[in-house]
Amino acid sequence: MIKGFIFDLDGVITDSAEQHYLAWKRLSDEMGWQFDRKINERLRGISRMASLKIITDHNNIQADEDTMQQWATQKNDYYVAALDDVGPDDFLPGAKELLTHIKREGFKVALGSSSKNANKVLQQLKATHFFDAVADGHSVKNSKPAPDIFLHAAKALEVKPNQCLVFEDAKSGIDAAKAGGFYTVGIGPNERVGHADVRFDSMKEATLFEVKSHFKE
Ligand code: B16
Ligand code: MG
Repeated sequence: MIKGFIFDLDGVITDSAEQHYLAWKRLSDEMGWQFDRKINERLRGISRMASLKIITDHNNIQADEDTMQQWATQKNDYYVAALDDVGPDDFLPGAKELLTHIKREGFKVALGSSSKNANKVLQQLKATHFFDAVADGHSVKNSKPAPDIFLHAAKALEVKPNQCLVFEDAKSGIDAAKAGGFYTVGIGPNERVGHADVRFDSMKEATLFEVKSHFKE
């Protein structure tokens, strides 16, 4: 019986992937690194430091911990500044409707995001009231594909993983949810999230009616 819904943030509730991309691109351009949308696709759902490591490895760059930290902070400053332009109209189509319906039906709702800026994004969207619990990049040590973030969210909701649906747009996110024993809803193309229990092309198709038809209540 499904009692809880856990949502990834970037790529499910809102499309902050573009702001992440532009911030990494700006840092890369300043540093003279090669970075494009193809590499950016590999950063989906991946933590900030792990993302930076993918970019520096791609450019054959080795740096000490302090320098890596400095670059990550620089990228984050660009990203956070861009978040000021995010507002209540920036839900991905269908996301706000689904949140409204599940709240109305009494399901428990949590966020399960790798981002350390998740609360700021929720505030900008004016979406904090939808969530009974927020698990973000500050909540656990091991990020996706480790299941920790979703286990943390389920615990906060006081529901078992097999009573929860996890909505994710990233391969690493579906892997994480599966490793934790959750039911999974993939948002995006087959090659990315085809291994989820159920997949929708976008949040627009993921209505409560459709979702319910796939899982026993
Ligand atoms: P931050 P999600 C993830 O959010 C993004 O998809 C990923 O691109 C980003 O690197 C990560 O958050 C960390 O974000 O730098 O803000 O801590 O998809 O897990 O909601
Ligand atoms: Mg995501």
